[in-house]
Parts: sequence; structure tokens; C-alpha cells
Amino acid sequence: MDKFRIWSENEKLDREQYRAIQLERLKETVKRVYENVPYYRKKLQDSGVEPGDIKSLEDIRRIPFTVKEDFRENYPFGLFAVPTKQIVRFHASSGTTGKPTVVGYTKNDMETWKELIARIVTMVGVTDEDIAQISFGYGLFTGAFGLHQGLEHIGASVIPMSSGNTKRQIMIMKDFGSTALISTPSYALHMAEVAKEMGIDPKKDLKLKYGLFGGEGSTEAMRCELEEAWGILATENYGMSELIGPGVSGECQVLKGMHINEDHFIPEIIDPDTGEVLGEGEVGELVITTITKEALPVLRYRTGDITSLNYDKCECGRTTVRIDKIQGRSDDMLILGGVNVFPSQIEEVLLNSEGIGPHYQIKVYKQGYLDKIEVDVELADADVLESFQRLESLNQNIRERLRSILGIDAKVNLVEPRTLARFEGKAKRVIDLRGEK
Ligand code: DLL
Repeated sequence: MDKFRIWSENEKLDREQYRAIQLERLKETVKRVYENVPYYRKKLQDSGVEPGDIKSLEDIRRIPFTVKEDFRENYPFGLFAVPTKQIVRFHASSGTTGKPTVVGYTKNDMETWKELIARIVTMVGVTDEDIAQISFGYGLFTGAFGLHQGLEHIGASVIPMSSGNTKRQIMIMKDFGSTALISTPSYALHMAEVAKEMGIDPKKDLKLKYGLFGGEGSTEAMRCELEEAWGILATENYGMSELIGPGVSGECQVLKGMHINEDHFIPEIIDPDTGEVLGEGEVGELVITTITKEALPVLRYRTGDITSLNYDKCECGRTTVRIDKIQGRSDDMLILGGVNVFPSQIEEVLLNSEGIGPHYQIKVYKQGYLDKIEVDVELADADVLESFQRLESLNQNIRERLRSILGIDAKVNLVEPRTLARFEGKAKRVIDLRGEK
């Protein structure tokens, strides 16, 4: 059946087969970094671990975590396990402060990357019949080039649009008959809005069937908005520059989590405070070890992303473990007067409220010693602004739901449609002013 096409046999192995492959590749990876990356060798030695100590998969727990700071300390190439002569591609992710995180790929890494993307786009239903419009920014960001080579690999016709110039995006989408859109979810939302302004009905006038969104989180409510706006199957995929870029995991048509390419990555979930490894289904920080990368192998990388693992066999026939939607990053969690809340939880409440559109912004600040939160939300329909009563009741309703569902007391500002910022790449929806005096 066309619906559940699977690109690689390696996506449907038995658990024991995955464990055997993972152990063998883990041993090789530890040996290789020990021999080729002085920084890892020292870290391993400091923890009393020699490559020969890795005898079972569980021994991975003896290996110390790697964190973003390790990349900073080794900027730009200090964590590479090969000389730069063997690097055929660099990418980088822009950190919030200072220098970017630099990553490199050998020729074999490029082959691996292509193969992993081929798997995740096939899971969505994309084939060589499709016309794939890539609206991620081409450049140091891994998103565009990563998806590009995998989509070409399966034979899809790729349009390397890059991000921005939204009206032109829509024109090309219409004229070329794009069937798959690849972008951040926030940019896709904005593009749909611009299409409508141009007098184009995305559902009738375009041929789009699939959305492959990633690079940032999106809630189920956001998926509904995207499906509704475009008339597509909206899927998401998760990845990270340090680990390879996109290609770590992707969502199949069953839409119940993202399959991790387990013959290339070993996932663990840990308690972000204690580092203790948690069990299946428990929510914590995702930690990933790469087991096939040549240029930049990464041992037990703390992604900062909060999710859980699900080993149940999926209806699509894949046996790889799935991660649940990312709830947020451990460093994004807002602590408001003792209540912990992720921006994604606020998004879920807002987007499930009557009468408002999918655009919002969260501001957090201090008033005296108290944490205050203010949420600007766009109305779906400007007419509401004409009735004070309707406005008041909408406002009350959202405040009440934020209070009862999340336990937060937020000031809600309902604003006119099309007044909040739009994003062409990753959205910035939270402004935290608490560090500022
Ligand atoms: O965003 C890689 C990527 C590009 C993945 C395109 C998918 C599609 P970075 O720029 O290094 O790499 O950012 C990685 O983005 O730690 C998450 O916090 C966030 N992120 C990426 N995908 C998702 C997702 C790319 N599906 C960081 N859901 C990660 C939630 C995501 N967060």
C-alpha cells in the first residue's frame, strides 16, 4: 500500500537486532573518539572509562554527557574526529550569544544524511512524483541543504526556494504545482496568510498535499491550524545540527510521534536535574549518541529538548522507537511564581480558544518580586473589536482557561489581526525581560 511506504529495511528490525547494531557501533564510536579527539579522551579518562569498558548497551551510562558548552570550548573544529581535509561540508547553528556551533561532514556522512532524510520524507508519503518546495533558509542552517539532498535522493523534484520573499514563494508554488512544503511551522502559517491576501485559496488553487515542518516545536493545535489553512497532511520532523541536522527522526502518517533512526542514533531520556536515566514513557531531557557519524561523533549529547520515548510497534510497520512531540527546551521552561509552564502549553490553550488566530507573543517580566506574564493574541476576526462585550468575554475566557488548565494568572491582550510579528525561520514567541533591570 502506498500509504505506509518504508524506505529502508533498517526501519523495521527486531528490538534485539537494533540492540546488537547499536552496541557494535557504540563500541566503534567510543574507540574512535578516544583515539582521535583529545577532548573526549580526557573526558572519558576523567570518568575512568576506557573503550574496552563498553561491553553492553547499558554501559553507555558510564560515559559522561556532552553539552553545548563542550562545542563552545572547542570552537570551531576541536571536536572533529577527522582532519579538515576529509570534511566536505560545514554547517553551523547560530547560538543565542557569541560564536556559532560548528559541525562538519565527511563524504560518508553526506551519504548517511541523504539516506536518513530519504527515510523521513518517505514516511510522510513523499515520492519521486512530488514537487518539493524548500522554504528553509539556505546557508549555514542545516535545514535546507539537509532536506534538499534527501529529497533529490528519492527522486522528488526540488525547488530550492529558501525562506523569505513570501509572495514569490506563493507564485512559484502555484505555477510549479508544488506538492510538498518544507519549512518551519511558523513560516508555513505566515505563507498561508499571504496566499489568502493574494486572492489564492490554498486548498483550491494549489496542489500542496504535504507539509514537512521542523526546526522548531509545534503543538497539536498548531498542526490543526496548518492542516486547515493549507488543506494538507501536516507532519513534523526533529533534528539538531550537532547530531547531523534534520534526519534524526520524523513523523509517519500515523502521526503518533517521530521515529528515531535507531541504527544511527541511540536515544535516552534523563531527568534534567539529576542526570538519572528514565524509563519508557517518562518525560525528561532527550540525550542522543550518534553511532555512525565520522567527522563529528557525539557521545550522550544533552539536547535540552523535553520529550519521552515510546517503543510500541507503530501501525505504519516501523519498529523504531518514537519520540513524542517536543514539549519545550529545558532552558525555555518558564517558572512563574513557582508554577512551571512551557510556552507550548500556553500555545495549546490559546489555539484551542474560540475566536482567536494562531499568532501570539508571550512577555514575562518582574513587578517587584513577582513574576508577571502577559500574552498578546491576535483575534481571528477584527469585527470582535467593535463589541466591547464580546472582547471582554473572549478575554475572560482565555484568562480563565490559562488559570484552570495551567495554573497561571496571565494578562491577556487581544490585538487586531496581522499586528504581531511574523517569522520566516524559527519563531521567537517568548520575550523574557526578567534578567533585565
Ligand atoms: O533545527 C535541525 C532541523 C532543521 C530539524 C529542519 C528539522 C528540520 P538546530 O538549528 O541546531 O537544528 O536547532 C535544533 O531546534 O534542539 C530543538 O530545540 C529545535 N527543534 C528542531 N526540530 C524540532 C521539532 C535544526 N520538530 C533545535 N520540534 C532542537 C521541536 C525542534 N523542536
